[in-house]
Amino acid sequence: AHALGGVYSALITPFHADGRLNLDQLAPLAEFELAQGLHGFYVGGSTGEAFLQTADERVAVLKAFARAVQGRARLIAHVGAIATDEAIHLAHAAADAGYDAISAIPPFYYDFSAAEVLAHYQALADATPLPLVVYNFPAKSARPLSTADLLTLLAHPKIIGVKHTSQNLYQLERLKTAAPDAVIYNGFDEMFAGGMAMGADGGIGTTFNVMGRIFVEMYEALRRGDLPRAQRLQTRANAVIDVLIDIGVFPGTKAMLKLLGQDCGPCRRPFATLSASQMAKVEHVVATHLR
Ligand code: NAY
Repeated sequence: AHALGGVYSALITPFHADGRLNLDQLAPLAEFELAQGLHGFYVGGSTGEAFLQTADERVAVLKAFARAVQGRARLIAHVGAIATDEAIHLAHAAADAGYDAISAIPPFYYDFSAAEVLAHYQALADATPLPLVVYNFPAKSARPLSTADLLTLLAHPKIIGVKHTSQNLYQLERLKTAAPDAVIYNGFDEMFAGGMAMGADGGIGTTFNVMGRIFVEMYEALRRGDLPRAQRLQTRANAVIDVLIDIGVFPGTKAMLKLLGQDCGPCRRPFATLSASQMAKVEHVVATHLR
């Protein structure tokens, strides 16, 4: 197994009810998630509502969370931004805060050329001593990275892996086979067992904030070759994920955390707060599947 493999929670960011960062909630949240046996955390990603925060806020979250974890799990900082210089600024902060690696979405919104996207990653990889995990998320990228682009990036000595948030597990297998030393993370929790079967070294997921134990068990079952057990655990997890996808994965995950004793506030606007009927669905699935 790859040294950076395993099950990583894509950490949510706690806010106060009025939308201010709630840095004090990061320490209890770290304890709650570490107790589930997670191997690491992916801090400040999509799930962390990075694109709804200022750069200063993102740095504050990276620092406070590393302080709370104190070396007890591996830490990947998501530093992605459209502007290369902003991503580099965040990468320096991650290195100073003691992170094990950085990761970044491809620059989005504008139609950057493939050469521009590759140059962005190369500049980021060269900027700090930390290794870089490319965030492959074709559904949200102006220009999806091809398998050839990803392999070009993986040839850079500091670019060590890919977070594969794609249902294309054929591409996942091709990447792992062509770059066996790379660390490949499955990115869609609802198909974690499938991604692992096609060669992933682990996964990074939103729903691991509330289902860390289930996914760590699934990971261990797959490592021992116990596919029937992994399938049962995936089916159990997917009953919860169905509800999250229906009501909104991030607001739904925060609502579940609150019911599990971790009040991390709402998502930032324009995410909406849950309606009474959505809350009832959350309460039901938490009571039947997560307690
Ligand atoms: C991130 O940066 O936080 C992630 O991408 C984590 C992976 C999640 N993908 C997205 C797009 O948020 O966990 C998944 C996803 O929420 C889950 O599979 C439900 O679809």
